[in-house]
Amino acid sequence: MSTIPEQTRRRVLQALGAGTVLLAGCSSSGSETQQQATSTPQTPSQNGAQSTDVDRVAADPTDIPAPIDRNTSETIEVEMTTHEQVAEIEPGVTYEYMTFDGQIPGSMIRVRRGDTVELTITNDESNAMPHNIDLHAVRGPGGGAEDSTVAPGETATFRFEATYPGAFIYHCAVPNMDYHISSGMFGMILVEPRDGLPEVDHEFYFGQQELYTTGDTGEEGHHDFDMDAMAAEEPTYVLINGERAAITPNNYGSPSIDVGEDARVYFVTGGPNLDSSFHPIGSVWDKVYPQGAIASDPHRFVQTTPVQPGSCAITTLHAEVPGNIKLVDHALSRVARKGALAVISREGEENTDVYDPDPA
Ligand SMILES: [Cu+2]
Repeated sequence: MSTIPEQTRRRVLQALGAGTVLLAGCSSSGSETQQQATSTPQTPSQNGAQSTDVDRVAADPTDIPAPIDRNTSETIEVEMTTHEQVAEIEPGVTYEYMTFDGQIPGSMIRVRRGDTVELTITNDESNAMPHNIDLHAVRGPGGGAEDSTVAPGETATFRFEATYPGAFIYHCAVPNMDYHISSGMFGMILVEPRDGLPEVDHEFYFGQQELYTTGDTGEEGHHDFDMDAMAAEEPTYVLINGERAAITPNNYGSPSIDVGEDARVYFVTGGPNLDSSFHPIGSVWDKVYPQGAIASDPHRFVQTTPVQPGSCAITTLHAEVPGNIKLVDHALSRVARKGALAVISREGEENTDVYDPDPA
C-alpha cells in the first residue's frame, strides 16, 4: 500500500531530489531549507482524529477581490503562501490538507487584461513538501511552475503579462501534482476583459475537488491519502470548498441574495480527475461562460454545465423567488454520499406568478 503520507513525502522528495535540484535557482539559504525539506514529518495516528492546526479550510465564497474599476494596465503584486495543515473534512474526520493561503479554493487572483502580475510564492517553513504554482493564465514554461518550485522555507518570484481574458485555474504542479490538487492546492485567477464585466449585485467563488483517503466516507478518525484509490479514481469525498457541505446553513452558513438580484458564481474544478456537472437546484444558470471563456458570448438558460478538471465556469443566476438554491455536482451520489453541496439562499417576497407553493 502506498498510502502513508510519510512514505509519500519521502518518495516525493526523493523523486524531486529535494535539497539539490529544488534548491537550484531559489533565493533562500540552501542548507537550512534542505534540513527542513528532508525532516521526518509527524506520523499520524490511524486510530483517532488528529488535533487540528486550523478550524477551517473552506474558503468564504464572498471573500474575493472587488471588480476592477480602471482603464489602464498596472503591475499587480500577488503574494501567496502554501500550507500543509490538519483540519476536519467533517466533524471527527481529520486530514492533512495542502492549500494556497490556507483555504480551498485558494485565494482568487483578480487582474485586468494587459496587467503585469508579479507573483511571489512562499512555501511555509513548517511544511514538509515542495510546492509551486501553474496558472493557466500564463504563457510560459509550466504556467510558471518551473520558476516557482519552492522547498519549505523558500520564496520565489516570477512575472507575467495577463495577455488574454477569462477565468483560469491555478494549481500546484510538482511531480505528484494529482495528490497535491486532491489535497486542496488549486484556485482561480480571473483576468477581466479591458472593459470589465457586467455589473451584478453579488459575486461568489466556489471550487470542487475530490479527496482520496484511507478511510471510508464519514469514518471518524484521521484519514491518510490513498494513492491507489486516486489511481482508480474512486474518491472518498467530493467536496465544494474543501469540506463536506461546507457552505450550507448548518455548517459555515450560506451567502444570501434578495429576490430581484443577480449573482455571479465563479467556479473552478481542481479535480484532479472528476468533472463537475455544476447545477443550481431550484434555479437555472441564466448565463454561462463555459470554461470561463469570457471573451465569447455566454450560453443562456443552462441547467447543468460541465466544469472539467483544470477548468472553470463563470455563471450568473437571477433570484425570482425566495428559498435555497443548492449548488451541486449533478452526479448526485457525490452529493448524497460524498459531500458535494453548497447553498445560496434567496430572501424576499413570494412571487406566485413564477412559483406558487399552495395554489387555492
Ligand atoms: Cu504542492
